Amino acid sequence: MARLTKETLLDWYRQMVLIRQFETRCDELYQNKTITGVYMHLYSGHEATGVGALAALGPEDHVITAYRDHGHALIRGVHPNPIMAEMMGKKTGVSGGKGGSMHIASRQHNMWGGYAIVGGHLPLAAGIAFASQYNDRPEVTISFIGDGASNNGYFHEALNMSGVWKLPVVWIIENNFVAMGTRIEDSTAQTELHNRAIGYGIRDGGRIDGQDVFAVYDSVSEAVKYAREGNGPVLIESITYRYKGHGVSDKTYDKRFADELAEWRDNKDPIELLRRQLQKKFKNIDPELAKIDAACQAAVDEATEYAINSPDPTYEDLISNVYVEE
Ligand SMILES: Cc1ncc(C[n+]2csc(CCOP(=O)(O)OP(=O)(O)O)c2C)c(N)n1
Repeated sequence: MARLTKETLLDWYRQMVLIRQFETRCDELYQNKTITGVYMHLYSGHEATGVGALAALGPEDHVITAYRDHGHALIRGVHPNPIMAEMMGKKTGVSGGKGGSMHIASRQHNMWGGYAIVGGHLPLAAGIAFASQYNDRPEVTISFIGDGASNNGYFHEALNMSGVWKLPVVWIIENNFVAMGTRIEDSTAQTELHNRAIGYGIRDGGRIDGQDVFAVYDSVSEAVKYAREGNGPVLIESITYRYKGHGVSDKTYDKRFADELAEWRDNKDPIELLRRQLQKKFKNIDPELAKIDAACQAAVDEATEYAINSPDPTYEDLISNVYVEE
């Protein structure tokens, strides 16, 4: 914390608050049917892992993730307006309204999505990292992975090849202990997921406190440096917790996990932890934090208006980029 400027610290706070407020609004919009569809997976609770990890990258680096993707896109600097428009399936959305919540991508930000098939993006991450290596570009790819996804065959294939080819990729497992409704101990014999690095001959970046943005930043920065210097991949396990059910259709999560949820919310909330650290470090920081909170709320209001007032895709839009004519 001592090495970081006040400006950086406040920007990390802003990013975390923006994600929380954006997703709280998405949840409301889903409940009143402004956002539709069967799926929407919120990132709330994980903010420090995303913000700390992506602060270790530059704009030339690459990010890929699964369907809990709105937070990563916001951190990468994708504007909230086209993200919200995508949530509502509008023409102005990042994917022209054809992807929805699980497909938030932006080529301009090297934010490669947003994938619905569990683990399916891991070979893509290896491919992106391979392209950087093959073209002699000093870029690093961060791939976020769910704990459940680490039991999928794609995980094995991608981590193995990344080890064989010493690809510049940092694999970050966001371990929130649950895959849909299945607890990790019911699906996984080796519950210390970072230990799997040994099996692939890659660097074990350890298990980190994913609620502490500084711990995440330090570990991921070290891993990014190692990968960028051509030493190969690193596997990190970040311990975190999701505040909502697997997706919006999981209505009983709050009740099933009530005690554990309360414990994390009350004692380990990543935004509260950062707020307290900022209050300790800087005198009278509260008005500045309140200003940031209000600015994030205004950005979310603007994104909501923008998306609601955006047109739906036309029929021509919907059938474009589906088939390529020779
Ligand atoms: C190949 C495949 N199998 C099953 C599913 C259904 N499914 C969606 S999410 C999920 C659980 C994934 O959990 P985890 O990787 O821990 O990620 P989290 O949701 O906790 O972020 C499952 C089984 C799917 N989308 N793709």
